[in-house]
Amino acid sequence: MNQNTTLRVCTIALLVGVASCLTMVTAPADDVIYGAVNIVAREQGGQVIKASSEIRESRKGPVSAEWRKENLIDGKRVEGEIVPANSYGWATTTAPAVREPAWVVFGFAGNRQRLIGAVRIDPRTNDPRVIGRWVKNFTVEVSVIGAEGPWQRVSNFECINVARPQRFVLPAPTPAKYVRLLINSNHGSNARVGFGEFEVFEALVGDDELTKAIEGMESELARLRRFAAARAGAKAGNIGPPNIEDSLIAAKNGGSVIYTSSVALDEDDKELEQWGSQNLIDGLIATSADDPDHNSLGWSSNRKPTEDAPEMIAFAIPGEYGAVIDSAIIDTNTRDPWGMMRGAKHVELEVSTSEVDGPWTSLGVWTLPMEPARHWLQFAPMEARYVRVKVWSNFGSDRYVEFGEFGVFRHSVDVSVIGGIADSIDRSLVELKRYREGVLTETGPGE
Ligand SMILES: [Ca+2]
Ligand SMILES: [Ca+2]
Repeated sequence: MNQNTTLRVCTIALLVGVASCLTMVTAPADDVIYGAVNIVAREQGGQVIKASSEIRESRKGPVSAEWRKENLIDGKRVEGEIVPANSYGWATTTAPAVREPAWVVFGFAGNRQRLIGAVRIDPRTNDPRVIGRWVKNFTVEVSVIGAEGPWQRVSNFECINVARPQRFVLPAPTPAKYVRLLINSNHGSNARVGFGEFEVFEALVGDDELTKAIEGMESELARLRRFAAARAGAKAGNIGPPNIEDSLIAAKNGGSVIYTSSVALDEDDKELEQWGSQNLIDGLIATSADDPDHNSLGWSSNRKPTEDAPEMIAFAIPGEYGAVIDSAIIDTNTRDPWGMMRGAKHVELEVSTSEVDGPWTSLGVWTLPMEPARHWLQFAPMEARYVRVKVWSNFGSDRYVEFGEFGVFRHSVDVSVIGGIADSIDRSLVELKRYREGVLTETGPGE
């Protein structure tokens, strides 16, 4: 395979993965909750768009009000002796046959698309049950295009000849703008077919399903990003480390420190401000103590980090949804005259996409050399709102751990087609999360 073919095959494989996650939104019926509201009801804005036939007052006369198709969604029912005036149900002029089924087309308020999960038929009309005119076998079809179709068959059902509403669950939540019922048979009459009321209920896929779908998409997206990054890296050759001024959490870029486990204390047990963690994002690199122009000192803990109690500093990336990051810089230069025993040795980076206090996802653990230097840490692109540095150990001091500057970056720009696709999936993911959090609602502006 040449490189292009390889790329195409990989792209298809990855997109199939993403697509399979997207279809997870269509959950198995067990995980679906059905809406309580009949969304095709006239009082909900539902419509009966057309029907194969309706009984007329005379052969060429007007449609009989008692049997018009609109009666199917008027909420009126024949119940025993109670027969609503002018609303007996809907009935056709001939008996249905498989080759020539009777049919009715329904639409929702504003001709909007809905995700439907179940329908209910009340067979009762002013015709008595025993004469066999009530609906028996029928097919549910949907169209997401128009009231003329094209129609997609959903399932066949059978309505039994008893005087009560009967519910039919669709095999899977189904998007529909229009619903067509094809009625293939009644219970024996050769005169007509009819029924009293038709209802449609939304499929409300549980939040858990949405969360599962989002998580699935996130892991597929991470795969896609790694692939894109590898490609971009191969293309650009060895690209150098980012500039500390471009750090997304630099104070001058809107970043901030939100948590620090400890700061070195003076004799009066007061925190030494000059060793505070804000020094980690001030853009200044510490120089040695005897440098007359020395500036920012760096951060120093007040404890030796241990495996049971690592030292930690957490940072916030500006913006409501954070950013995608793929590398970090940790500069271990500080202005500590006591030397390198206090330097950070094992550091772990973590990100949180949701809250200030996690949950945290680890990006990896790095072992830094003793000699103070700038270190470029690279990892697979990750979405992050908060970044946490955990320092697990130093080089021997039993009092402090220190480093001087920290930054995170989106460094490898995805110029490839695949990178662009990943970005658009990323945007969709953000929309999905906003939907889950209730920021996006079903009704758009102006409706
Ligand atoms: Ca009715
Ligand atoms: Ca600094």
